[in-house]
Amino acid sequence: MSESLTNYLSCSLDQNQLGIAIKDTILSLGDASKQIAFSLSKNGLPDNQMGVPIGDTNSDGDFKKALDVFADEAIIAEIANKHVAAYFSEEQDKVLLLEPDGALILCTDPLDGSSNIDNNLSVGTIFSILPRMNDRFEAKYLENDALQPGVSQLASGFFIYGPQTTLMLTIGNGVAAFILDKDEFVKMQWVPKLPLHGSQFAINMSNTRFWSQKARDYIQKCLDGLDGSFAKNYNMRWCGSLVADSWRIFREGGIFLYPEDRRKNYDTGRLRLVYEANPIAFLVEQAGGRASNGKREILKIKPRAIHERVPLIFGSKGDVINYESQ
Ligand code: AFP
Repeated sequence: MSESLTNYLSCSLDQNQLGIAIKDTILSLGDASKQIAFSLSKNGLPDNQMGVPIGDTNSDGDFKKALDVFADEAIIAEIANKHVAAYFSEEQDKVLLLEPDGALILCTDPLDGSSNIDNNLSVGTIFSILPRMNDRFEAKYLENDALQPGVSQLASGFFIYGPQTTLMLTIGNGVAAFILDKDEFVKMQWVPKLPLHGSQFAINMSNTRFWSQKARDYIQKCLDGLDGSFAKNYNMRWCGSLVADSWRIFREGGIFLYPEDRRKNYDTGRLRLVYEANPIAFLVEQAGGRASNGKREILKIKPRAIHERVPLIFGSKGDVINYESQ
Protein backbone atom coordinates (compact mmCIF):
# COMPACT_ATOMS: atom_id res chain seq x y z
CA MET A 1 0.00 0.00 0.00
CA SER A 2 1.37 3.41 -0.92
CA GLU A 3 1.65 5.94 1.90
CA SER A 4 -0.27 9.20 1.43
CA LEU A 5 1.36 12.61 1.91
CA THR A 6 -1.04 13.26 4.81
CA ASN A 7 0.00 10.08 6.58
CA TYR A 8 3.70 10.69 5.92
CA LEU A 9 3.48 14.17 7.46
CA SER A 10 1.42 12.98 10.44
CA CYS A 11 3.97 10.28 11.22
CA SER A 12 7.10 12.38 10.59
CA LEU A 13 6.27 15.69 12.27
CA ASP A 14 5.82 16.40 15.97
CA GLN A 15 2.17 16.65 17.00
CA ASN A 16 2.76 20.08 18.57
CA GLN A 17 1.52 23.43 17.23
CA LEU A 18 4.53 23.94 14.99
CA GLY A 19 4.37 20.41 13.56
CA ILE A 20 0.66 20.80 12.81
CA ALA A 21 1.27 24.19 11.18
CA ILE A 22 3.98 22.74 8.90
CA LYS A 23 1.78 19.78 7.98
CA ASP A 24 -1.28 21.93 7.19
CA THR A 25 0.79 24.33 5.11
CA ILE A 26 2.36 21.58 3.00
CA LEU A 27 -1.07 20.01 2.46
CA SER A 28 -2.47 23.42 1.46
CA LEU A 29 0.36 23.81 -1.05
CA GLY A 30 -0.54 20.34 -2.33
CA ASP A 31 -4.15 21.46 -2.84
CA ALA A 32 -2.99 24.56 -4.71
CA SER A 33 -0.68 22.41 -6.86
CA LYS A 34 -3.62 20.26 -7.97
CA GLN A 35 -5.44 23.36 -9.23
CA ILE A 36 -2.29 24.61 -10.98
CA ALA A 37 -1.70 21.21 -12.63
CA PHE A 38 -5.31 21.13 -13.82
CA SER A 39 -5.14 24.64 -15.30
CA LEU A 40 -1.82 23.89 -17.00
CA SER A 41 -3.28 20.79 -18.62
CA LYS A 42 -5.90 23.01 -20.25
CA ASN A 43 -3.45 25.61 -21.55
CA GLY A 44 -3.79 25.97 -25.31
CA LEU A 45 -7.47 25.05 -25.42
CA PRO A 46 -9.49 27.78 -27.14
CA ASP A 47 -11.18 28.88 -23.93
CA ASN A 48 -7.97 28.84 -21.88
CA GLN A 49 -5.27 31.41 -22.61
CA MET A 50 -3.22 30.91 -19.47
CA GLY A 51 0.15 31.02 -21.27
CA VAL A 52 -0.58 34.44 -22.72
CA PRO A 53 1.53 37.31 -21.31
CA ILE A 54 -0.43 39.90 -19.39
CA GLY A 55 0.71 43.54 -19.40
CA ASP A 56 2.57 43.39 -16.09
CA THR A 57 6.15 42.34 -15.25
CA ASN A 58 7.34 40.39 -12.18
CA SER A 59 10.29 41.12 -9.86
CA ASP A 60 12.56 39.66 -12.57
CA GLY A 61 11.32 42.08 -15.20
CA ASP A 62 9.81 39.10 -17.09
CA PHE A 63 6.32 39.43 -18.51
CA LYS A 64 3.89 37.74 -16.17
CA LYS A 65 1.66 35.13 -17.76
CA ALA A 66 -1.89 34.54 -16.68
CA LEU A 67 -0.77 31.22 -15.23
CA ASP A 68 1.93 32.85 -13.07
CA VAL A 69 -0.78 34.99 -11.52
CA PHE A 70 -3.19 32.07 -11.25
CA ALA A 71 -0.55 29.96 -9.44
CA ASP A 72 0.25 32.79 -7.04
CA GLU A 73 -3.44 33.38 -6.28
CA ALA A 74 -4.19 29.66 -5.87
CA ILE A 75 -1.44 29.38 -3.24
CA ILE A 76 -2.61 32.50 -1.38
CA ALA A 77 -6.21 31.25 -1.34
CA GLU A 78 -5.18 27.86 0.08
CA ILE A 79 -2.90 29.19 2.84
CA ALA A 80 -5.03 32.20 3.87
CA ASN A 81 -6.42 32.25 7.44
CA LYS A 82 -4.23 29.34 8.55
CA HIS A 83 -0.63 29.25 9.79
CA VAL A 84 1.30 31.55 7.46
CA ALA A 85 1.98 34.99 8.94
CA ALA A 86 3.74 36.37 5.88
CA TYR A 87 3.88 35.31 2.23
CA PHE A 88 6.74 36.21 -0.11
CA SER A 89 6.59 35.35 -3.79
CA GLU A 90 8.44 35.97 -7.03
CA GLU A 91 5.18 37.43 -8.31
CA GLN A 92 4.83 39.97 -5.48
CA ASP A 93 7.11 42.98 -5.03
CA LYS A 94 6.24 43.18 -1.36
CA VAL A 95 5.31 40.89 1.49
CA LEU A 96 1.67 39.86 1.94
CA LEU A 97 0.63 39.81 5.59
CA LEU A 98 -1.82 36.94 6.13
CA GLU A 99 -2.43 35.47 9.60
CA PRO A 100 -1.54 37.59 12.67
CA ASP A 101 -1.00 34.51 14.86
CA GLY A 102 0.70 32.46 12.15
CA ALA A 103 3.89 30.64 13.16
CA LEU A 104 5.34 30.38 9.67
CA ILE A 105 6.86 32.40 6.85
CA LEU A 106 6.28 31.05 3.32
CA CYS A 107 8.48 31.99 0.36
CA THR A 108 7.64 30.70 -3.13
CA ASP A 109 8.30 30.82 -6.79
CA PRO A 110 4.69 29.94 -7.72
CA LEU A 111 5.44 28.92 -11.31
CA ASP A 112 9.10 28.43 -12.08
CA GLY A 113 10.07 27.91 -15.71
CA SER A 114 6.94 29.62 -16.95
CA SER A 115 8.61 30.61 -20.23
CA ASN A 116 8.31 26.86 -21.02
CA ILE A 117 4.53 26.72 -20.62
CA ASP A 118 3.61 27.22 -24.26
CA ASN A 119 6.05 24.48 -25.28
CA ASN A 120 4.39 21.87 -23.03
CA LEU A 121 7.58 21.41 -21.00
CA SER A 122 7.74 20.78 -17.25
CA VAL A 123 7.29 23.73 -14.91
CA GLY A 124 6.85 23.79 -11.14
CA THR A 125 6.20 25.48 -7.81
CA ILE A 126 9.15 25.90 -5.42
CA PHE A 127 8.61 26.66 -1.73
CA SER A 128 10.51 27.34 1.47
CA ILE A 129 8.95 27.33 4.94
CA LEU A 130 10.71 29.30 7.69
CA PRO A 131 9.85 29.84 11.34
CA ARG A 132 8.39 33.21 12.31
CA MET A 133 10.81 34.89 14.72
CA ASN A 134 9.11 38.20 15.46
CA ASP A 135 5.78 38.70 17.27
CA ARG A 136 5.12 42.09 15.65
CA PHE A 137 2.68 41.66 12.75
CA GLU A 138 4.27 44.32 10.57
CA ALA A 139 5.92 44.08 7.18
CA LYS A 140 9.37 45.26 8.24
CA TYR A 141 9.68 42.67 11.01
CA LEU A 142 8.33 39.79 8.99
CA GLU A 143 10.48 40.74 6.01
CA ASN A 144 13.44 40.35 8.29
CA ASP A 145 12.20 36.87 9.22
CA ALA A 146 12.21 35.88 5.54
CA LEU A 147 15.90 36.84 5.39
CA GLN A 148 17.03 34.01 7.66
CA PRO A 149 19.81 31.85 6.19
CA GLY A 150 18.53 28.70 4.49
CA VAL A 151 19.81 26.53 7.29
CA SER A 152 16.81 27.77 9.35
CA GLN A 153 14.25 26.27 6.94
CA LEU A 154 11.70 23.94 8.54
CA ALA A 155 10.64 22.40 5.23
CA SER A 156 11.16 22.94 1.53
CA GLY A 157 10.25 21.33 -1.72
CA PHE A 158 8.98 21.67 -5.24
CA PHE A 159 6.05 20.42 -7.26
CA ILE A 160 6.54 19.53 -10.92
CA TYR A 161 3.77 19.81 -13.47
CA GLY A 162 5.05 17.49 -16.18
CA PRO A 163 4.05 14.12 -17.57
CA GLN A 164 3.37 13.39 -13.90
CA THR A 165 2.54 15.83 -11.12
CA THR A 166 5.14 15.18 -8.44
CA LEU A 167 6.46 16.61 -5.19
CA MET A 168 10.02 16.50 -3.84
CA LEU A 169 9.91 17.29 -0.14
CA THR A 170 12.12 17.62 2.90
CA ILE A 171 11.06 18.34 6.46
CA GLY A 172 14.64 17.93 7.63
CA ASN A 173 14.79 14.14 7.88
CA GLY A 174 15.94 13.15 4.40
CA VAL A 175 14.02 13.62 1.17
CA ALA A 176 10.79 11.97 0.06
CA ALA A 177 9.26 11.99 -3.41
CA PHE A 178 5.50 11.90 -4.03
CA ILE A 179 3.34 11.47 -7.11
CA LEU A 180 -0.23 12.67 -7.61
CA ASP A 181 -2.49 9.65 -8.01
CA LYS A 182 -6.00 10.83 -8.88
CA ASP A 183 -6.58 13.34 -6.08
CA GLU A 184 -3.94 12.29 -3.58
CA PHE A 185 -0.15 12.59 -3.35
CA VAL A 186 1.34 9.19 -2.55
CA LYS A 187 4.92 8.42 -1.59
CA MET A 188 7.14 6.87 -4.24
CA GLN A 189 9.21 3.86 -3.25
CA TRP A 190 12.32 5.61 -4.56
CA VAL A 191 14.25 7.44 -1.85
CA PRO A 192 16.25 10.34 -3.38
CA LYS A 193 19.97 10.04 -2.48
CA LEU A 194 22.75 11.71 -4.41
CA PRO A 195 25.85 9.72 -5.36
CA LEU A 196 29.25 11.30 -4.54
CA HIS A 197 29.92 11.84 -8.25
CA GLY A 198 27.70 11.83 -11.32
CA SER A 199 28.36 11.78 -15.03
CA GLN A 200 26.00 14.54 -16.18
CA PHE A 201 26.32 18.30 -16.10
CA ALA A 202 23.55 20.84 -16.62
CA ILE A 203 24.40 24.37 -17.73
CA ASN A 204 23.23 26.77 -20.41
CA MET A 205 26.21 26.45 -22.76
CA SER A 206 25.08 29.39 -24.89
CA ASN A 207 26.47 31.66 -22.17
CA THR A 208 30.01 30.21 -22.34
CA ARG A 209 31.57 33.43 -23.59
CA PHE A 210 30.21 35.34 -20.57
CA TRP A 211 31.45 32.93 -17.87
CA SER A 212 34.35 33.35 -15.47
CA GLN A 213 37.56 31.42 -16.15
CA LYS A 214 36.62 29.10 -13.28
CA ALA A 215 33.35 28.03 -14.95
CA ARG A 216 35.04 27.65 -18.34
CA ASP A 217 37.84 25.52 -16.89
CA TYR A 218 35.40 23.27 -15.05
CA ILE A 219 33.14 22.66 -18.06
CA GLN A 220 36.17 22.13 -20.31
CA LYS A 221 37.28 19.32 -17.98
CA CYS A 222 33.82 17.73 -18.31
CA LEU A 223 34.00 18.08 -22.10
CA ASP A 224 37.50 16.53 -22.17
CA GLY A 225 35.88 13.31 -20.92
CA LEU A 226 38.09 10.26 -20.51
CA ASP A 227 41.12 12.14 -21.86
CA GLY A 228 40.85 14.97 -19.30
CA SER A 229 41.68 15.26 -15.62
CA PHE A 230 38.21 14.01 -14.55
CA ALA A 231 38.96 10.87 -16.62
CA LYS A 232 35.29 10.31 -17.31
CA ASN A 233 32.84 10.87 -20.16
CA TYR A 234 30.02 13.26 -19.33
CA ASN A 235 26.57 13.79 -20.81
CA MET A 236 24.93 17.23 -20.88
CA ARG A 237 21.27 18.11 -20.19
CA TRP A 238 19.56 21.49 -19.86
CA CYS A 239 15.78 21.78 -19.51
CA GLY A 240 15.69 25.54 -18.81
CA SER A 241 13.38 24.63 -15.95
CA LEU A 242 15.03 24.46 -12.54
CA VAL A 243 12.53 21.96 -11.15
CA ALA A 244 12.92 19.54 -14.06
CA ASP A 245 16.73 19.80 -14.01
CA SER A 246 16.68 19.29 -10.22
CA TRP A 247 14.47 16.20 -10.38
CA ARG A 248 16.84 14.63 -12.92
CA ILE A 249 19.86 15.36 -10.71
CA PHE A 250 18.09 13.73 -7.75
CA ARG A 251 17.45 10.68 -9.92
CA GLU A 252 20.78 10.39 -11.69
CA GLY A 253 23.33 12.51 -9.83
CA GLY A 254 25.64 15.03 -11.47
CA ILE A 255 25.92 18.78 -11.27
CA PHE A 256 23.69 21.78 -12.08
CA LEU A 257 25.36 25.14 -12.65
CA TYR A 258 23.91 28.61 -13.03
CA PRO A 259 27.03 30.65 -12.25
CA GLU A 260 27.45 34.41 -12.29
CA ASP A 261 28.45 35.84 -15.69
CA ARG A 262 29.34 39.07 -17.48
CA ARG A 263 25.86 39.84 -18.85
CA LYS A 264 24.02 42.83 -17.45
CA ASN A 265 22.19 41.83 -14.22
CA TYR A 266 23.84 38.38 -14.15
CA ASP A 267 26.86 39.33 -12.04
CA THR A 268 25.35 37.38 -9.13
CA GLY A 269 23.71 34.73 -11.30
CA ARG A 270 20.06 34.40 -12.28
CA LEU A 271 18.34 32.36 -9.62
CA ARG A 272 16.81 33.75 -6.44
CA LEU A 273 18.37 32.91 -3.09
CA VAL A 274 15.29 32.97 -0.87
CA TYR A 275 12.72 31.05 -2.89
CA GLU A 276 14.76 29.09 -5.46
CA ALA A 277 18.32 28.36 -4.26
CA ASN A 278 17.54 27.88 -0.55
CA PRO A 279 14.70 25.34 -0.94
CA ILE A 280 16.67 23.37 -3.54
CA ALA A 281 19.81 23.52 -1.36
CA PHE A 282 17.93 22.15 1.67
CA LEU A 283 16.67 19.22 -0.42
CA VAL A 284 20.12 18.61 -1.92
CA GLU A 285 21.86 18.55 1.46
CA GLN A 286 19.18 16.27 2.87
CA ALA A 287 19.85 13.89 -0.04
CA GLY A 288 23.60 13.85 0.73
CA GLY A 289 24.64 16.37 -1.93
CA ARG A 290 26.04 19.90 -1.81
CA ALA A 291 24.70 23.29 -2.92
CA SER A 292 27.05 26.23 -3.26
CA ASN A 293 27.45 29.69 -4.72
CA GLY A 294 30.79 28.47 -6.07
CA LYS A 295 32.63 29.37 -2.89
CA ARG A 296 30.48 28.45 0.11
CA GLU A 297 27.32 26.60 1.05
CA ILE A 298 24.09 28.27 -0.05
CA LEU A 299 22.37 27.43 3.25
CA LYS A 300 24.88 29.52 5.25
CA ILE A 301 24.38 32.73 3.26
CA LYS A 302 22.39 35.44 5.06
CA PRO A 303 20.05 36.94 2.45
CA ARG A 304 20.05 40.74 2.23
CA ALA A 305 16.89 41.13 0.15
CA ILE A 306 13.89 38.97 -0.76
CA HIS A 307 14.54 38.97 -4.51
CA GLU A 308 18.34 38.70 -4.19
CA ARG A 309 20.05 36.53 -6.82
CA VAL A 310 22.82 34.04 -6.21
CA PRO A 311 25.09 31.85 -8.35
CA LEU A 312 23.80 28.29 -7.85
CA ILE A 313 25.86 25.13 -8.24
CA PHE A 314 24.43 21.95 -6.77
CA GLY A 315 24.28 18.19 -7.04
CA SER A 316 26.67 15.35 -6.26
CA LYS A 317 28.92 16.49 -3.42
CA GLY A 318 32.24 15.49 -5.05
CA ASP A 319 31.35 17.27 -8.30
CA VAL A 320 30.38 20.49 -6.50
CA ILE A 321 33.57 20.41 -4.40
CA ASN A 322 35.57 19.96 -7.62
CA TYR A 323 33.90 23.10 -8.98
CA GLU A 324 34.57 25.09 -5.81
CA SER A 325 38.23 24.13 -5.76
CA GLN A 326 38.68 24.91 -9.47
P1 AFP B 1 11.34 31.41 -16.10
O1 AFP B 1 10.48 31.11 -14.89
O2 AFP B 1 11.36 32.85 -16.46
O3 AFP B 1 11.01 30.54 -17.28
O4 AFP B 1 12.83 31.09 -15.66
C1 AFP B 1 13.20 29.79 -15.34
C2 AFP B 1 14.52 29.78 -14.68
O5 AFP B 1 14.55 30.72 -13.64
C3 AFP B 1 14.92 28.40 -14.14
O6 AFP B 1 13.85 27.53 -14.01
C4 AFP B 1 15.95 27.89 -15.12
O7 AFP B 1 16.94 27.10 -14.55
C5 AFP B 1 16.53 29.14 -15.69
O8 AFP B 1 15.54 30.15 -15.58
C6 AFP B 1 16.90 29.00 -17.14
O9 AFP B 1 17.53 30.16 -17.54
P2 AFP B 1 18.13 30.36 -19.01
O10 AFP B 1 16.96 30.60 -19.92
O11 AFP B 1 19.01 31.56 -18.84
O12 AFP B 1 18.90 29.13 -19.38
